[in-house]
Amino acid sequence: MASNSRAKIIIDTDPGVDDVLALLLALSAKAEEIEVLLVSLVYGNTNVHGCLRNLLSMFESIERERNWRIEAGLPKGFETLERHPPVVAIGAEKPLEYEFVQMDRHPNYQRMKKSSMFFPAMIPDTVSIVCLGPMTNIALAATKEPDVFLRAKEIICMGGTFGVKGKVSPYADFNTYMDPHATAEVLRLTAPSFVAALDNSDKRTRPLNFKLFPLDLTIQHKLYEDSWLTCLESRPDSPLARWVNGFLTSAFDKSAATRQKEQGAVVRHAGESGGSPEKGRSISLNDPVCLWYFLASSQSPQSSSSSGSSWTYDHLHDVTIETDDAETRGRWTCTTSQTPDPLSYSRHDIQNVITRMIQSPPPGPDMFGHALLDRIFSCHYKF
Ligand SMILES: [Ca+2]
Repeated sequence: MASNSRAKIIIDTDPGVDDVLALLLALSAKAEEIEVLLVSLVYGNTNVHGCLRNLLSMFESIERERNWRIEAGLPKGFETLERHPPVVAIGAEKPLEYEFVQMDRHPNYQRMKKSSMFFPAMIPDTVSIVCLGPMTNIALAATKEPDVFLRAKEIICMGGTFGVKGKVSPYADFNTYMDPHATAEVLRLTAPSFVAALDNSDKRTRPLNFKLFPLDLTIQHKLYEDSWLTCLESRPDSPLARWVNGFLTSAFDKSAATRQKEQGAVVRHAGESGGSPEKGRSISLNDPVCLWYFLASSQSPQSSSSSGSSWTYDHLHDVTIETDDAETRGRWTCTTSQTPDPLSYSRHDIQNVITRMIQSPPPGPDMFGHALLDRIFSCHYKF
């Protein structure tokens, strides 16, 4: 890929464990592959200030890692971070329903200005926005200037669940549950009738290209503890590996405890395995899957198809988000699901259309953890 055509991305995130792994996956790319324009923070896994602490800690660890690699005679890695350091923006602290109340009381609330961070001279169809947390920041930007926001090439969203129970609700994934109003706002921009009614002079404006990576898909992509320990043992002096180990150890413990609880078992012994008996303890790589898609599609634009050895997907029509009912808050429903229909974006008899990713290509869910570690820690792996 030529340097002037590197893929550009905005990452909206609430850095907890798999957000950090997703960020490391993106920032370890070659300088000519991608450019991370902006990392915007949103409450979610923790409050937004905790998210900032985690992000700064990650940047410090990468810096120590690069110095260590230089001394060890290894490739420095993280080229895109060095060549194109991203802007970091602190975003929403609360869900949209509360944000709107605050803005009504304080018309000059700073948060609105910060939403303009999403429009850095956005040339149409050149910037992808990856959303790895509650969609509050995205909704604020999308509702402020929808015609400008629609210049985004695509939204890549980690959210939704259709057949898998979420962490905080049987009906919804964590991100949507936290701010269903925000997700509903963004989905309005996928409606042909809404976009057609926008008062703007750009007649080429088309509905938002919304790609959903639901829990059903992402939860299958695992990082096994054995894989991690092998990686760690191969580079015991790596500052980044030590830092990652600090939070991965507790993540494996927590994931195992959750599985034990789900299975109705009592954890009687410290260290008792909570993963699949054959494969050991693991965590799901929900957020990194979205970055993997972005990296793969930026290198091979034709990597999506409805079948074959690439990403598989279908289209959902008339998608709505439950915002009112307390029990089913954040549930995604759709009246139609079908295989890809190239004409669906121009049909006016449907409310909206999104793309739902169903299956990832090789190396596949079981090997994705290996591929992720290889890319972050040795920089030799090619998707
Ligand atoms: Ca996240």
